[in-house]
Order: sequence, then structure tokens, then C-alpha cells
Amino acid sequence: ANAETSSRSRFYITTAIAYPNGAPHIGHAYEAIATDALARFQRLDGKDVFFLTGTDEHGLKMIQTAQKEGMTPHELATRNAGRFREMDQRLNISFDRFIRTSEPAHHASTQEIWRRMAASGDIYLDSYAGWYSVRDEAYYAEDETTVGEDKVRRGPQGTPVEWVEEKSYFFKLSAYQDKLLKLYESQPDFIGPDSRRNEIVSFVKGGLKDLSVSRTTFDWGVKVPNDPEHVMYVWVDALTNYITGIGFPDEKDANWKYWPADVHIIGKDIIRFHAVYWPAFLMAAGIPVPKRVYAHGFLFNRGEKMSKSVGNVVDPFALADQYGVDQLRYFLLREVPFGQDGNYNHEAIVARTNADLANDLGNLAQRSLSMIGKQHGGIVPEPGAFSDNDKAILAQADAMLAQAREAMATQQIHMALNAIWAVVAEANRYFAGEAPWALAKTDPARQKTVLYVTAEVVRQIAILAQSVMPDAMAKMLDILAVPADARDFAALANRIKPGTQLPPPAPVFPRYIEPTDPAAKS
Ligand code: ME8
Repeated sequence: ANAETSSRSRFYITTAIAYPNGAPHIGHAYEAIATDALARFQRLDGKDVFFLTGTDEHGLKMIQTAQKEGMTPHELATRNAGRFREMDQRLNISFDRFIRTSEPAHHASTQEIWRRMAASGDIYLDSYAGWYSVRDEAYYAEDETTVGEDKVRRGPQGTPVEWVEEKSYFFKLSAYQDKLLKLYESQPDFIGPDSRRNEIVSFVKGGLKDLSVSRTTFDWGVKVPNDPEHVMYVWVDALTNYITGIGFPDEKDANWKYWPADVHIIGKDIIRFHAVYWPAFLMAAGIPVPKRVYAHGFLFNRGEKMSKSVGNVVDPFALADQYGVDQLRYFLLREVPFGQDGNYNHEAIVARTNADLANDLGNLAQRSLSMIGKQHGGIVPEPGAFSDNDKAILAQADAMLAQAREAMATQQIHMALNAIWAVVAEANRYFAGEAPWALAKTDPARQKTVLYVTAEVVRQIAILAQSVMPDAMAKMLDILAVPADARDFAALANRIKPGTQLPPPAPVFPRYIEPTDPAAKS
């Protein structure tokens, strides 16, 4: 790295790594899109960003699905890891590395963290007897399970559990209760949102039992050093991906400088693994803990939990084809407060994209730029002195960056979008109120100023909205003739240059029109 990159502040962000036991679904797409928007935002803000994603390929769930499909777990993982990569490509996910936990380097890395945990005296051999959920890949205490009317015993997330009894290595999690509580206190931003933090603090205050960290009844996984009869519990290896991905255990690796992670983005169902087990493993191994773990909510299709058996699993490729990638990205990030559960349905996405994108932002850009095109030969006009109205809208646009930064620093992506769309709304009121189409005859000098101010506000909106809608905003910056090296947040401080020749404006957001129902045709 040159001096310039090494002096920039770093930002390391990760998604959870998905189980490739099936094709990616909208929940995976949602997490990838949100994490991508956070990563792009920091890049545009001048940070040296590393963004890791990938697939979590070991564990019983993979073994059982592979058996059903008549393939090996590795074949199943390879097929579906390919689908996850394709999804990332389709959705414009700007990851720096896609890690697969079946990679030899990851096995070596996980064995090294195990050795360090063992060296600190936190791993011992015993035998496990208790409940296990294959769907959650989680051990549960008896009092966390309930037997339903169907006589099936289920864990706290509603998935069936089975009785497991076998020789097993244990991690001394019980020894970490106080250290974890101290961590939550000394690093108050360690867990977000606050509701999740409270949930974890009371879970840990309730006492921690030692954790079974190996199995002997199957061999698909990372082998325990010096005891190859055991493979590690899948979560030990899964969590370790976050350090393998940046070169662990080679601390001379060029990417190791990114540790500790700035934020792990995960779903609310796996907060316990990330906010309890992971920091405890790291402390045992003498590795610094991440700065923050942020849990987003779950997406539901019309209020129902998606499941293969209900048949309402939403395919992210189909959604991208139907609505457009940037429309989908915008919808998910604007509609659902990040951290809460949300609903997806056709009417909501059409309403959002037609109102916010096609009408409010698209038309504003189209109307102002085509007026510059038709009446000024496509040349950004020279403004006169700014009126109070001009100053007010420019000031509101100038304030967006600070608001967006504050929101994105705590993963409040929807709040950043709210701040930007407040300016979109205000700019529309400004444009309608100033009526530049009428000024063309009554006060041409004033019209130039109004068009200049509008173009400048659209430029700022487009620069800021890039992290959520990279392609659409690139198009918008193209029609504003903004050079490639003037699209980051540092460029917000310079105004658009009068005299700039603009290309003919092309519409950026088509309206969504319902495909005609063939049954309705006579
Ligand atoms: O949990 N809405 O993998 P996974 C929103 N391999 N997010 C959802 C969702 C939904 N409907 N369904 C799942 C795993 N997710 C582990 C992670 S990390 C070291 C190992 C989220 O494929 C889920 O919360 O079941 C998780 O963050 C991610 O998708 C992958 O889920």
C-alpha cells in the first residue's frame, strides 16, 4: 500500500456467511444489500474499506441436505456458493473477498484459533448430553425448549431439537461471564440496536454454561488439532471466517491491518453467536474483539415467515428482474427501518419506486435538465445572486452529508435516506414554487439561477444516494457531466460549474407499469 492508502482510516465490514444448503433468498439479498450500502458509503467518504462475505459450508444441515439431494456436502456447497456469488453480482454487491469455509486456508486458520484457545486452558475433553437444533446449528438448554401439541420438542426459534450424547470438547464459556459483561459496559456500542444489547446482557447475566465445541459422529468440518476423530462445532469455524478473510493467522498479511472489524452485519437470529461466543473465543485466543455487531430484522412476505414448506420463498433474481436492482435496493433500505422486521409486498415496492424514484427524484432531474437542454443548449447556466429561497435549499442540501454520516455510523440506513429524500421533497417544492418555465419569459436571468440551483441540488442528492443505488446514480451523474473523480463525498463541497456542457438527459427511473393481465384481454 502506498503512503496515501496507509494514512486513510480503515473500515472493515462483513455480512454473515450464508449456509449454502439452498439457493439464496430475499433475506440473504437484504443483508448483502444493506452491508453493501454501508461499505460503499464509507468508501465514498474516503475510507480504506474491506468488505467480506461468503458461505458457511460445514455442519449437519449441509450434510443432511446433501444426503437428500444425493450429492456430497462439498458438491452441494460448490453449486450453491456459485448461486450466492451470482446473486452478489446481480445485486451489485461490492465485496472485496468471498470466502468459503471449505477452503484449506480457512481450515488452517480455524485450527490455529483452536490451538490458541486450548493454550489458554479454555478447552477440555468431556462428554455432551443435551439438545441440538440442526436447523439453527445450536445447542439449547432443556429449559429453552418446549414440547408442542404435535409432541415435537422445539428450541427458542421454533425449530425441532434432537437429543445428542457423545464425547466432546468443551469451551469454558462459563469463565467469560464477567469479562463479557465488562466488554458490554466498556464498549457500549458493541451490540446494536439497543434492544439486542439488552437481550444479550440479560442472557449473559443469567449465567453461561460451557459450550460443546466438537462432534465425533460425522467428519464434514474442520478437524480438531491432534485429535482428528473430532470435527469442530460449525459455529467455531463459521465465526473464524471473519479473521481468515483478512489473512489470519498470518499477521504479516497485507489485510490483517483491517482487524478488528468495525462492524459485523448479521440477522437477529444469530446475535448470541456473535455477541457472546465470538468475543469469548477471541479473548481466549488473545485476539482483539470486533468494535461492533449489528443485528438487522427479518423480512417477511406479506407478514408471513418465508419457508420452503409454505412455498413463499422470494427469489432475489426474480425481484431484480421485475423491479430493477436499484429499485429493489432502495425499497428494502428505505421501507424497512434497519434493525426492525419488515414486510415485502408488490404494492409497497411499486408505490415506493414510482413515488420516490420515478416521480420525485426522476422527474425533478428530467424536468430541470431538459429545460437546460432545450433553452440553454445543455450548458449549465451562470447563476445570479442567490435569493433567500436559493440559499435555503442549498443549505439544506449542504447539511445532508453530516446527517447521512451520523445515521450510517450507527447503521440507520433508512435515516440517511430520509434525510436525502427530505431534500428531494424540498427541491420539488422549490422548483414548483420558482416556476422556471414561466421565468423563461418574465425573468430569464432569474430562471438561470433557479436552474443552476436545481442542478446543484440534484448533483448532491445523486452523490449521496450512490451507496444505495450505484447504477442509477451513476447515470444521473453522467447526465450532469460530473467527472468520475468528482463523485465522492469530498466533491460535495464544490458546486457544479457554470458553463459545463451536459449530454442530452436520459430518464433514469422508468415508472413501474403493471404487465397487462392476459386474462383481462378480450
Ligand atoms: O445463519 N430476513 O446462515 P443463514 C432477513 N451460516 N435476514 C435473514 C432472513 C430473513 N428472512 N433469513 C436469514 C447462518 N437471514 C449462518 C451464519 S455467520 C458466521 C454464520 C439472515 O444462511 C440471517 O439472519 O441461515 C443471517 O444473518 C444471514 O441471513 C445468513 O443466514
